[in-house]
Amino acid sequence: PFLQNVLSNNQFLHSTVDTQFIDENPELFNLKPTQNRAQKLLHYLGHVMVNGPTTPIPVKAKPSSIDPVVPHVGMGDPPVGFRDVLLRDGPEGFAKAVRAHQGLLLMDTTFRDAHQSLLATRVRTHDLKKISPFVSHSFSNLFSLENWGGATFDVAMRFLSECPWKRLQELRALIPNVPFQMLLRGANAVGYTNYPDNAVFKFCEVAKENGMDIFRVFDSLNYLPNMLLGMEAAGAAGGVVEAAISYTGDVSDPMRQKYSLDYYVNLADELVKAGTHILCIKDMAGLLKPTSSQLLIGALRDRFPDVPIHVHSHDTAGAGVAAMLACAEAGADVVDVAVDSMAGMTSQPSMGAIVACTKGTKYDTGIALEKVFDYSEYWEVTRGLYAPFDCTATMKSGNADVYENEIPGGQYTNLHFQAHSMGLGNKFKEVKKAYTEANKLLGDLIKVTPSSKIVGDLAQFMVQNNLTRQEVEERADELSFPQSVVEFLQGHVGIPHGGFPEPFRSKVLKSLPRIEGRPGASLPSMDFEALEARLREAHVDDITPEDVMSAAMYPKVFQEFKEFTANFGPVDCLSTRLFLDGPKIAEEFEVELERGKTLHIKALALGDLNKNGQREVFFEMNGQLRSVLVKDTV
Ligand code: 3PY
Ligand code: ZN
Repeated sequence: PFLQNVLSNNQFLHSTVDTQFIDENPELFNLKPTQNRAQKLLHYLGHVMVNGPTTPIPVKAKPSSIDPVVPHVGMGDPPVGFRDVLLRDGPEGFAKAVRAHQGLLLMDTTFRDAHQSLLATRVRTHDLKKISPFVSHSFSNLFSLENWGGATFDVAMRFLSECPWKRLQELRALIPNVPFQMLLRGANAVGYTNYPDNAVFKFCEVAKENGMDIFRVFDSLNYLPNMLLGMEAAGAAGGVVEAAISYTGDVSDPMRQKYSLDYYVNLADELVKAGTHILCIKDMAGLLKPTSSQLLIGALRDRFPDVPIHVHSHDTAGAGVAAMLACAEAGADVVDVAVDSMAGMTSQPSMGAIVACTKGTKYDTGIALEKVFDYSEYWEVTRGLYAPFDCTATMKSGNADVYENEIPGGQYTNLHFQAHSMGLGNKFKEVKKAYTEANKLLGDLIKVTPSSKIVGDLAQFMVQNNLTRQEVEERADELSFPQSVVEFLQGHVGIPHGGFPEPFRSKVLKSLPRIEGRPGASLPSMDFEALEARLREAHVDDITPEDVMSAAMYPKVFQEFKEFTANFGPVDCLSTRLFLDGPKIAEEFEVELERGKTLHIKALALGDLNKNGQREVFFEMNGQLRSVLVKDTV
């Protein structure tokens, strides 16, 4: 019967049959299961053609059908960049060179925070790789390229079915001259809760080995013991340590004293004392106004004349460019930008605007505007591929109300989107108001992952249960609060500046246990050897040290990712439109599995539903007819 299948049946191959012939000759589909990557990818494509994308699609929009064009890249090796300085002189020498540099330096966030803020972190390695040689050749004078960490680690595996480590390795190979920067959530590494100390250390070690250079370390409560742990881990790995103070409130407002200028300067003192190579102000919500920038950066500049200062912000209110220019004037060495077409709103301020506004001044970035235009065009078209995730489907502008609600960029987008998808688009103002109230209930926190999620969970709880702040306070001992809120009050995240809110905390916790001090200090170490042994047993593929770290951070997500690729192969090789939408019938395309190994595929036909609820999907692959049988679940 094998000789009679669709690959060999002459009548079928010569197209002299109709679909009834297919129905009447089930042996046509007695295909020997093949385990190779190509067949698995056909299985994936067939699956998408029959059932739609495997990843959840929040917005109805389809990926654009326009293919991005990569701008011209010069021949030969890319110019020397700051990474060459880092490799030659080490982290201290690198920091000195940054401080001595004339002009304003930029970190490009396009590969990480920009798409985390605008496109739900969905940008795939495929599209990052395509533009990487251009970045390496055109922007060799960047301070760094932020391309890893934050939410990208989780999302790569969970929603894109690709390995975050492979992304790092591939980008490193393509961009040897620009330092790579990642966002490390201190003791939470790239997760949402505290990990055992040895997991954070090991994570940094493996990241450094895979090509990471600069570790921006923050803690969501600015809790010093957590920050120090992350800094030690990054430093021990040989990385550049960039300790980041998360910024909230308004240092220029005398009425807001909880997070005063003194608070920030004192914290900076501790971080500099602890040996940070670079000091960062991380304005995750975009609250720095030009006046507060002058005050804060000016004070830090005076106090630490030799320490490079790096400023991160978001453009939610629309004042990002003005604020970053003020930071430069006040003595910042580096500011964060995203390329124009991926900038603005809840993302970073625009690269092109900052490059243009500083041109010819003492803050000149040395970056060619024409290159920024080319880069922006690539991203404008590429962004169209991610239309199913683009916040602009519902969000039309930023909003200066962020100065009141202090919602971080990425979360602002998420909350806006959630409100709209629940049919509460006209209630977003209420959600933001509840967020402000929830923050006050919790004692006015620094709000950034994961403390921002805790405030968001409490806000959602208040909206759902129609509770005011006063009602929550009064009924705190009888309400059943979200788990994240209870755990925060127990001390699982760390200790907030000014302590926990009382009597609220005691009313909620009653006799529940409380963690004293740094949460990670009381967690047992992770046994990596045992974990590796378990993974080897569970998966047929070889298990790398990188896999062990993925499983250490996200055990369930990693397992599902491995199961997915065992079934569907290396889907990261597919273009983004194919990955999200599958091919059209008669479409011909190429898939590069690895260098020199390219599949030429044509989607031929979608069969009728058979009695088992399956459909046959037919392809031509490298000139041969192939088919896959897919369960129709729609
Ligand atoms: C993250 O933790 O992912 C952030 O971007 C925080 O600002
Ligand atoms: Zn950010």
